[in-house]
Amino acid sequence: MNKKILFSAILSVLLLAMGCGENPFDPDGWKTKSYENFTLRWRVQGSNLEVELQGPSTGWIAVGFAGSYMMHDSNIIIGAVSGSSVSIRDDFGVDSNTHVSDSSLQGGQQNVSDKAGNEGSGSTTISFTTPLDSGDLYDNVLAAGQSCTVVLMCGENGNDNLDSDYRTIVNTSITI
Ligand SMILES: [Ca+2]
Ligand SMILES: [Ca+2]
Repeated sequence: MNKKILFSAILSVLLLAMGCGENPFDPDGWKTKSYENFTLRWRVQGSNLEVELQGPSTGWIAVGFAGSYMMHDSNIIIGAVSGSSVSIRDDFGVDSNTHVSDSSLQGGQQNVSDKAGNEGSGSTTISFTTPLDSGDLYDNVLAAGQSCTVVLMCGENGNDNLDSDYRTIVNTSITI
């Protein structure tokens, strides 16, 4: 392979990666996906997944991993910030439009730690850590390098009720 072809090949890979909205070049292992005014960052640390989500609402925001359509069968982590108070809950998408706390499902439990968040003008950011394999039926098993669907959602501005209807819901995919 001559240098010109090699350069083209590298450039193509870079453009492909950028085109997907994922940035694979963070030295600390963070990956980023920006999609429809949401920005999702994640990295694998040992047996855990560290996540930071920014969404376009001062109400609740949520990310769900490895579901099928919309919320269905997705391991959803939902959070809201009000002043210094941050509430983040480990949920599951029981159908395409409905998510409930894992704690309300038989055998389900909360598997989110390192909860933090803040609210800016028109947006909310939450961060948390969750096991790649919690053993909970309502948290889908993930692995580094795995391609996985994500659902991104938010509620109306100012609505921090985690059980209220979404204003926006989008599906995309990432590589863990
Ligand atoms: Ca759980
Ligand atoms: Ca869950």
